[in-house]
Amino acid sequence: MTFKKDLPPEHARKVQDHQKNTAKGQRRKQLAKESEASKRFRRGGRGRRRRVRRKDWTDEAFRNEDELNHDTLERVMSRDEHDRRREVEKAVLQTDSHQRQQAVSNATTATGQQGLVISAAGLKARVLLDGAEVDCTVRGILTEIETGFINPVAVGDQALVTEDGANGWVIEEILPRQTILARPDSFLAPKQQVIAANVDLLLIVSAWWNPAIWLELIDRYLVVAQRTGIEPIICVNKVDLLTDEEDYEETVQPYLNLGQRVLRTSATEGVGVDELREALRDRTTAVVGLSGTGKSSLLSAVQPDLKLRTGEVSGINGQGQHTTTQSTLLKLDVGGYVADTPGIKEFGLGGLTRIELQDYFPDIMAFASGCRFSNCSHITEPDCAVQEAELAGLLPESRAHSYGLIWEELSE
Ligand SMILES: Nc1nc2c(ncn2[C@@H]2O[C@H](COP(=O)(O)OP(=O)(O)OP(=O)(O)O)[C@@H](O)[C@H]2O)c(=O)[nH]1
Ligand SMILES: [Mg+2]
Ligand SMILES: [Zn+2]
Repeated sequence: MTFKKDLPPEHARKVQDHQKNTAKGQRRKQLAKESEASKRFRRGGRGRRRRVRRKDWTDEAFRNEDELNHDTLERVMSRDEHDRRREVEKAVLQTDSHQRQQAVSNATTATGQQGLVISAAGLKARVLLDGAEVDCTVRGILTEIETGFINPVAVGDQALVTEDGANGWVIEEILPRQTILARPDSFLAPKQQVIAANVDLLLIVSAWWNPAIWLELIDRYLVVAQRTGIEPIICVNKVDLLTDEEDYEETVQPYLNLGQRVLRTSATEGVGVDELREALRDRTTAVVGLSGTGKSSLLSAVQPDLKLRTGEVSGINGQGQHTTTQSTLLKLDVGGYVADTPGIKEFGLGGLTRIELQDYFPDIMAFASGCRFSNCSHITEPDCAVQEAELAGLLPESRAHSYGLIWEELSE
């Protein structure tokens, strides 16, 4: 579209901006129409601060999308039971790293060779021992009482193993973990299931499109990373599907402002793959993100012989199909390990309270001192500097949106 030459420059710029926004809006509308399901994945937009309860996370569509994820946090229970469970969660998740270090150095009750667990399912595990892989059974005594978790062994665990005298191997003990990525168990919540142990990098993979980038999930993972002490890197994949460069810049800017590293990749076009490989070098990385975002494809691009299975994103709802169903720790040629996890959308928020939540949103905290009430939740209070900052465009809407949604689902 062209402009009349006689329009004042300021006016012309406004018209241009408007057209650009309209075009952007139309494109979004069109894409959203193509996929009903994509509504759930859209970036936080105007008209946010909807009161969305946990049910929104666990409706039928989502359940299909993460088959292990059940609506456990909505359970009705007595206040005492609720409090007790919260204490258990806290104790499990918030052991400080010094205590863990101490525990590691004290942990020599069993004898055996030390190996790294590279896959685990129930009471069976595969352990890397002096460069060789051995299949182990887990001694029955490694129950949740010892480990604090319902699965006794997880990928990334350091295990003490012995020979069972019949050509087999037995895991006698799991050494205390440096970091824990866990989520409430599907059936036994709030008891936790360990997804991976001793991970020091969280690669948060989001597709730019198909499925559309979902900032709330990224924000949740950033909270998880801070709580667990695991360094996060955001990886925006499928940038080959990117049509609006400005849209991308606007989307990632809030994260860059937080000092957060953001990688821009296309597994299919090989974009950003070298940088990703370097980021993974000598680290133990858990790759997280929704199903279908390209986690396995990216790892295969980093190292083709990893031979991971990848799956089609279904055209009907734009969601992946959980091609990767079990965590496996894979050794990288450049050094380090990666755990390609199944698409898990929630973990690591157990025991978090509303008041603590803002500690994990430094961009929100930056304004909080200006609020009228010192215990302001920044949700409904008057004279809230955070809400004002958001209205003034100083705080990204999507970040405030994520904060509001998580706040809503925390009980106190
Ligand atoms: N256009 C495009 N498609 C991609 C890209 N990366 C992956 N895909 C496609 O997206 C689909 C899903 O990829 P996967 O690697 O299986 O996704 P995943 O995240 O491992 O999915 P789960 O294992 O289900 O959690 C496959 O059809 C890939 O070919 C990319 O950068 N661009
Ligand atoms: Mg996969
Ligand atoms: Zn406030």
